[in-house]
Amino acid sequence: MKIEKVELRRIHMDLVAPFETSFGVQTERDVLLVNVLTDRGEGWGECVAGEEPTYSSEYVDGAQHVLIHHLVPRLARRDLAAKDVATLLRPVHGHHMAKAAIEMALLDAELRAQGESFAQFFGATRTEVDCGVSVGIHRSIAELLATVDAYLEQGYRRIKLKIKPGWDVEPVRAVREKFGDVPLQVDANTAYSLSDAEHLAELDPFELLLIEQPMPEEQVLAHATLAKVVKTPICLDESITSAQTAADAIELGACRIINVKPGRVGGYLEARTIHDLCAERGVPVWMGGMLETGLGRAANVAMAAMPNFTLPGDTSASDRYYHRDITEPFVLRDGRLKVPAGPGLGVRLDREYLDSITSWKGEA
Ligand code: NPG
Repeated sequence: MKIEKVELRRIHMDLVAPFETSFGVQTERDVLLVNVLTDRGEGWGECVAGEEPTYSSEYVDGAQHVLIHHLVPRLARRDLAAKDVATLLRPVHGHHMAKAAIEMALLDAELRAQGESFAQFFGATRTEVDCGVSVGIHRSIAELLATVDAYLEQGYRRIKLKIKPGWDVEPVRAVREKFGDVPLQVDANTAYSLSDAEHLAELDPFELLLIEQPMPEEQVLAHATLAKVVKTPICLDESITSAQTAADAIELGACRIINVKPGRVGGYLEARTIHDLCAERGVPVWMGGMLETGLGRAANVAMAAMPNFTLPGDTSASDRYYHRDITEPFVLRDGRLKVPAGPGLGVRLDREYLDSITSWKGEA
């Protein structure tokens, strides 16, 4: 496959409701999309970098810059397959989200040309995936309970509460008291330190599925120490940046569960390797979310249908994020989303709508 042209595009999408995490409040998204034109047809990729480098060091302007100046030039005018992308881009350190976006676009082009879906390519074993929903930090417990109630009413199979110091045990207790034994987990996005171990252990009686990324990403060993104090399983997100870091974290006893985000680890192929190594070690994984549009969601849902994705993912329906998606919407039925079955991503882009929300377009 030869790349003939790479078009980048920035689109603006408002979130249906503000989303607050321990690192900030988000009300809209500025999404970078990658459209590759090859001699075998086109493909689309979505970059999950946010506007600010707060979740990780990556951010959307940086991703755009590195794609134009460092990544695409290393791929242009070569005969390549999607599986070659990571090797060709290895000389460029980091920038996983940008790398993942171009690899995703090439994988889409390749699979479309072969008439194969992402799900088939990944070896998916389900046609639908169980969905959870990530609930941001709220202004009051009463408002939080109303939000959780509405999501459970819609059928979500698992609730994830964002926590931070000052917003942890009480919201969890309130949700447990009101909604009984609903599958529940929490996500701290690195907001705690090892000195909070005893405090985090106060979450143990609530029988959570997991505590996600309590401490900063570099503190892998500290997570292993924390795991000796806290009984609730520790799950890592930000710390897991590659198959290597996943294998090491498991070996160290830093986590019993892993959140897979293809953008964070440099692409769907690396994410598949993480799935496989976790399966071999008896470590369950689940699909994370980065407020993706229908494009990224299509690929995430396909990957979440692999056998070791045994916990519900942050793969919520399109209407949890956006009033209108850029593809046909993903709709929740009985707490599940359907895995796209068509070639490549298997979703259709609404080009007219896409153009109407495009704020910038340029060639890489
Ligand atoms: O459903 O897509 C979703 C959001 C899930 O909570 C979610 N994502 O830390 O996992 C996270 C968090 C996040 C959102 C991180 C946006 C970075 C940006």
